Amino acid sequence: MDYEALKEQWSEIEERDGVRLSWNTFPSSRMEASRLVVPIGALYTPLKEKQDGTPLLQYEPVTCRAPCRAVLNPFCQVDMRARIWICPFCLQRNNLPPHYKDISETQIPPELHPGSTTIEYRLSRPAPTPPIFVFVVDTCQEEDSLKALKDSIIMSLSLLPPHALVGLITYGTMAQVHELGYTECAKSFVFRGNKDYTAKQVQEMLGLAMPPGARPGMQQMQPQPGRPGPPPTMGGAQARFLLPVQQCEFQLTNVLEGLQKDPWPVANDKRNIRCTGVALSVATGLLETSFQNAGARVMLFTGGPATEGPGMVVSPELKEQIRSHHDIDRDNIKYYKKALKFYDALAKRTAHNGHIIDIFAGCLDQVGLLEMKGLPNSTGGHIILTDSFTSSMYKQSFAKIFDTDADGNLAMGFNASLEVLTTKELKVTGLIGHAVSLNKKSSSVGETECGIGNTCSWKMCSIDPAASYGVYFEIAGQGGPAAASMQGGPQKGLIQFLTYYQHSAGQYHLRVTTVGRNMSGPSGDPAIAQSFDQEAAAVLMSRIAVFKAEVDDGPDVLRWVDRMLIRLCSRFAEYRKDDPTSFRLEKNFTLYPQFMFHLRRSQFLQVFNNSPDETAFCRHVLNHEDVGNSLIMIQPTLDSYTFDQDGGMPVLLDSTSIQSQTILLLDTFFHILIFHGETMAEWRKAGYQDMEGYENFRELLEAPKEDARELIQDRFPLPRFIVCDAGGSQARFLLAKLNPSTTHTSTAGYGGMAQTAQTIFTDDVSLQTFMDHLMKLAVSGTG
Ligand SMILES: *C1O[C@H](CO)[C@@H](O)[C@H](O)[C@H]1NC(C)=O
Ligand SMILES: *[C@@H]1O[C@H](CO)[C@@H](O)[C@H](O)[C@H]1NC(C)=O
Ligand SMILES: *[C@@H]1O[C@H](CO)[C@@H](O)[C@H](O)[C@H]1NC(C)=O
Ligand SMILES: *[C@@H]1O[C@H](CO)[C@@H](O)[C@H](O)[C@H]1NC(C)=O
Ligand SMILES: [Zn+2]
Repeated sequence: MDYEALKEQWSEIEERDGVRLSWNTFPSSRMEASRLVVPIGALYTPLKEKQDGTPLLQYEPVTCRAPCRAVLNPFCQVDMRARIWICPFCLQRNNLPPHYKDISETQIPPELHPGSTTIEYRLSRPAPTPPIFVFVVDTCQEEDSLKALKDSIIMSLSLLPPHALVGLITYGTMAQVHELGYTECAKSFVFRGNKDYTAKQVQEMLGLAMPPGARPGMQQMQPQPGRPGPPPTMGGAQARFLLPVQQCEFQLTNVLEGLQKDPWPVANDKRNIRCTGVALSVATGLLETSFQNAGARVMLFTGGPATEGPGMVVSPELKEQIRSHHDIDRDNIKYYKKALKFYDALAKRTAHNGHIIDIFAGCLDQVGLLEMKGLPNSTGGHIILTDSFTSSMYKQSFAKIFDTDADGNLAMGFNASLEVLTTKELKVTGLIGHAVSLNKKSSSVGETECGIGNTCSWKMCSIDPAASYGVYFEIAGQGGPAAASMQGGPQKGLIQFLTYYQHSAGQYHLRVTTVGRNMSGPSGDPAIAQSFDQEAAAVLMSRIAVFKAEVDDGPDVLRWVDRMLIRLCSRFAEYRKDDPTSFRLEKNFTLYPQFMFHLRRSQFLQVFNNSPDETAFCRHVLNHEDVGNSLIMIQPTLDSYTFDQDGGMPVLLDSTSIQSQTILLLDTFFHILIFHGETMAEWRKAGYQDMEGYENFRELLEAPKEDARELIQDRFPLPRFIVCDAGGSQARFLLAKLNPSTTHTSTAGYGGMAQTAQTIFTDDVSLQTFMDHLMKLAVSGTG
């Protein structure tokens, strides 16, 4: 099969199973696997929405005996007559359950159908509570921003299912929990902004401490003198602070509308006193006792950095600036480590409780996302980073969170877990994505670790149809020929992904994806190289690089990227030793070096042109997206529009693509930019588009705008939209992404460098220079 046909096949598999693999034939020995350089990995989107829908079965799955628990799937061998199935993962024989008695060659249950490599079960287990939404609102904001924010929250109430529970915490100098169940007048509990409250203190202050022997969620409320107790069927937090939206919408809307800017005076040389840390720890405490592992989202809306109490990231003195990447590099960071420790501990607690923390920032400056990023990272929360809550980018992105599926249910799942099973020749080494380890050991767990490892199971407090996870594998140490093949033909390596989650309609679901791929033949089997999916591989390697960048020095990560690329090329290119001119890559590898070239120049690894908050944001988004979206982030797309062609044409991401008589449309995922070449800009400024006889120019100006609208449609968060002209200051966003082929014509600067992977690429070389050097190193075998 040729490469184009293979790509087609992989894209069909992705559409059906939500899976892309770096290698689609698995090496059969550990040695062979290590020579592949790029690890065996899968980018998996468990809840991917399919055009024709995923079959939804209304019964419990048939599973293998404990501890295996694999789910019956099309790769199982079934003996129809004896009503027995053999589990391909552990090779145990299992009886089919009695209600499968009518099974025959012509009548098989849907989960055994060859096309059912992905299938979903609606389990009988109900969710313990409806979804919970706690809004945590920063009131230290300008009136217009606060107003826009309040409006967006009020709007969101109409998007929630009526039985969803909602609560409100506001903060500024102090944090307040609003007692929405108390309808006589607005009532709230106040927490000091400078105090580090323990979980127990929060619960005691809110009257939520559990008396001994009480069952979670059902504790008794002590009726206070002078006011009636809660309705008898509801306990504690639920009745007072978290109420069904249909019951408290009026009260909550009133409280929100009445919210004032934080009343404490702020001197000219000071920042607002803002206790974001206390507000978040109160939110965590509020949900902790009564709603362990119930689906709950804490939505933080912050208008600036925390300046007080635990989690403060900058002092209230304006003359002290918030930390930059350079400060971090020089270890000149006063509050950083303490704040990081505070938020990371809170993240761990929240993830353990099964709750989600989203962060929405509306601020021109940084808000401390760098310190707080562990919260959404560990809980699967969203991040939206905008200049102001008045921006349409915020409003539209926020509304998108409440998108619904075809049945009108919120397209979000809660308290999910992903378990990975493998046949014995494969082992799972880890996961990179928004999850935490469930520390589950099994025979599928590998010896090495890549990402969050040493487990076969991970927890995702939040999961949505776009959420994608990088899962990495190794070949088992004591390989040898695996168990005899079931259907004859080559041995298949199997992976089963089991995703349990609380569906927003109120029941648990289980999504099962079973992936089977040929194991390679004897050493040197060309089938492995042929099965290389360079796009999936680039994305899986990018996730590893970004994961490393969180702990290692920037230059070390770049060297790692270079070393891996050189080794891959040494292994798979055709060349005569020490003759760079003979270097040739097959079609299925040619794009990969370019992806790596753009990755090393990207904001993911070159952080100094961005703020630490922006870096945290971009990396967070990369860890959530599928192969297609991630590739746009790594290597943006560029289209050119001219008179002599109909619509946009893809052009090289190269400075030579800038022409005076063209319009360019750049998509970096985070930015969508329209750039008018010099002449185009002049004509537009002269107003030709409005003159008779120049309709073609008007259409040409419109075409990229229309395509941009299309791109923005399904994107989350919404990209920043920029329209600029040649020579304008905004054009820098375009120039930063282009291969500098016309600006760096000489190769001066590294001619005398030793040819080792450690020193190869200076920071901003052109793609040509990069490739020349790569070829030299690859053919000399110095990688
Ligand atoms: C992919 O690359 C490998 C190694 O260069 C080569 O053997 C194989 O034929 C290529 N396959 C396709 C489909 O291009
Ligand atoms: C939530 O997830 C945890 C861990 O995956 C699981 O043990 C628990 O049963 C789930 N909660 C509910 C209410 O099902
Ligand atoms: C996300 O969490 C994982 C596991 O706790 C951690 O290893 C990783 O560095 C975190 N990533 C970020 C960007 O904080
Ligand atoms: C797997 O092996 C079988 C039998 O040799 C072959 O027919 C099939 O094309 C292989 N599949 C892939 C994707 O290479
Ligand atoms: Zn089994």
